[in-house]
Amino acid sequence: MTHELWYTHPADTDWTRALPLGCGRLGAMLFGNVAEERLALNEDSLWCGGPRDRVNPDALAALPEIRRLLFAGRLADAHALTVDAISGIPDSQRHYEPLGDLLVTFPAGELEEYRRSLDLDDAIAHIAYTQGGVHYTREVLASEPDQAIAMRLTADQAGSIAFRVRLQRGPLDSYSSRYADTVRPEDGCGLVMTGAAGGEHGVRFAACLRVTVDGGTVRTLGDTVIVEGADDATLLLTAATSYRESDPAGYARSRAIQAAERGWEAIRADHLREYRAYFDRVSLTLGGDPALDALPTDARLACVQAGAADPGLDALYFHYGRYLLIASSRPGSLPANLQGVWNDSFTPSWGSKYTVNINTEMNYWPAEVCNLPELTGPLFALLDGLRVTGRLVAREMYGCRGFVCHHNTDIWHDCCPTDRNLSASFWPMGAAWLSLHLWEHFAYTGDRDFLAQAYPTLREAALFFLDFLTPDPRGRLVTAPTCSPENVYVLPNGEQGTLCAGASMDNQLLDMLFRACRDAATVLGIDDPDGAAFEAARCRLPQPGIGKAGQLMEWPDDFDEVEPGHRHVSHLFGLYPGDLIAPDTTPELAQAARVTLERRLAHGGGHTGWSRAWIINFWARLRDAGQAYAHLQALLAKSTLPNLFDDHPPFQIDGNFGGTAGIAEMLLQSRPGEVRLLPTLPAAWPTGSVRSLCARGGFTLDFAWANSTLTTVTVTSRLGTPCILRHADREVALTLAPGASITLDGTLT
Ligand code: FUC
Repeated sequence: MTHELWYTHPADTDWTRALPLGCGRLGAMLFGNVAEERLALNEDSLWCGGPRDRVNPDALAALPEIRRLLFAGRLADAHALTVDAISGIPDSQRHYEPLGDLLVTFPAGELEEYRRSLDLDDAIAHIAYTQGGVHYTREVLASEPDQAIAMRLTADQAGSIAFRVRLQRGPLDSYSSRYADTVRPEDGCGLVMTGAAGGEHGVRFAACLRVTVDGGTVRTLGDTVIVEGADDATLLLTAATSYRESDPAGYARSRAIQAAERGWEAIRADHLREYRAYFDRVSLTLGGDPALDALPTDARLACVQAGAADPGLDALYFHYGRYLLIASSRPGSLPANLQGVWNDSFTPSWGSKYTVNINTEMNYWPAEVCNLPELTGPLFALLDGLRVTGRLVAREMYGCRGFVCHHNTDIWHDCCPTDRNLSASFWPMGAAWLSLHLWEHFAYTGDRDFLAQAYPTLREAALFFLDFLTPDPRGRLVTAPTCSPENVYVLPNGEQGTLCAGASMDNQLLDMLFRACRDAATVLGIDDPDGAAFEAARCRLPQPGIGKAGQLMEWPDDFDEVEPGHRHVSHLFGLYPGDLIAPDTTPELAQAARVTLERRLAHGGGHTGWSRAWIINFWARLRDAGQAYAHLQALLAKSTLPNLFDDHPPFQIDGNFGGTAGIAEMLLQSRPGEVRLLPTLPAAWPTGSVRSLCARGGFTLDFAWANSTLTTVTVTSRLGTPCILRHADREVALTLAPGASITLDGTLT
């Protein structure tokens, strides 16, 4: 079965209809326009401005006073002092920018038929149309092996290909080379565009285009490449910045020359081999309606918006999430940012940065379960960088050992508070949450060498809190100042607060982080000198509390929220992705989590794409299939753009990844020593099959179901660790040799 997004019309000027291609470092949005084709280009390290030291020198001295004010309930004073004394200087981080546009102009003419598609199995976009009796095709791909974006143009009649190409950078509706320093012709068949983004130590960049043809001619005229009378043509686009290369133009030029010498067929073949090695690992079918399967993607999305259930679209959305992760996060690239690697704005929302109070973490939720563990590499490289800069921030701003990162970072690993935003900026838990992904990676892969390398980061993230935690008036150890991202509470006297001491989410994160350190040290046989202190601190953390409405408390006291339907549901971290709350191990907390969700939703919660995606995962863990499916439907109906990108609004990629993880979580859940099949199977998916999803403990699972009942499962163990396999009310204890598999029927026998 092929997996594709397809359309009967070009995207025209609508970026939310264009189709994304990417190889981690390079990204492109293909519009598929017949006369004025546009490839909107990105390079992952083209950010505005260089590294900065934004440490606020007054933070350390102000910290005791901020804490005193918070514990005395003098919120306004604590807020005022924090904003001035703890904000980074200057107050914002660097942001991501587009590389530019490749604009290809074709002769105008009457169209007879048109089709545009993105084939997820091959990571190739196709445009096909007939004009003046000639059938034309365009194939476009982003090649990791060649580090190039390649477009192949063919026609069924010799000599029919003619076009003009330019490279531009800037808004297309005005004089648009203004953000490039130079655009120069090269060798009669290409262009080089260079420039710099953002001030004195800004990022220098270069994009290089080369055009090759069979038959016909190619020449440059000014900054335009002109092709006439060709049988076929190949456009190759390469790029680099000074973030990685001292000579970006030299690098881009040599990659383009190399790619041109190798030619389209070799580029395409190597691309398929490299890409399919990731994408082919997993398969999923969820049944479906052939009538819906036959519709163009935007039309079937419209059916879901009108209330239809479309299991085929659910499965496509899952595969698209895997595709997008492979396309935006490859070994050696930067991690997927708020827009993956696809941004068309010079002032993108939230800078298209790394927001680490939910968004960046959500981007990587599908990686392990979807059998793409290597794609976490860019995230872990980011963490390595945060460890270096975050150490300085920990020491100079808070007088603490270890490293700290607040709610946001950029490619320079900026760990200081950013944006002077009381409800978000002063949350010191970013490094803690990201570090837990190291432990998750080990939980899935059992890779001890990885854990040995990761352990120093894990413990250093925890070490910060040994020094930062402070006793509250009840003797508990709490984070302060902090917030519960990005919510606001009301005191009984009506005063509103954002900063607090010991937000529920922080306590849950720290409980997991200290346990991860303890368990990692045990696995590695390390007697950590701080191990006892980690455990002692963990025991003094506030425990989850249940409030007057039966909800899980978000703050240390049972405050009301200003916005009860707030998009963040941070205090359910322990339910998902954390492991503190589950219906079978902590039924009372699970019930409180349910009440929390119901309250949020009763007040309009889930209104952003990523919030809705998180809610799917919460319901999946609570094993409420009806709710999980209703919110998957809502994610598609209310927060998905015609190109199936997640809509915050605007486009933000986290919801795609959270939604993909949510679908996996409905089908398979695991914790060390336990794998649960079909825990949250919705009625809309009575029949289906899965190949090679992963579970904690080093298992891969192939399984199928019919009439909403498991029919067969094959468990493969990479590590030989024991596990209990559960389905419905049945369970079986398995101990397989490393590399061994067992196939069971639907009764687990
Ligand atoms: C957090 C969220 C916003 C948005 C931004 C990038 O601040 O609260 O909704 O996703 O990150």
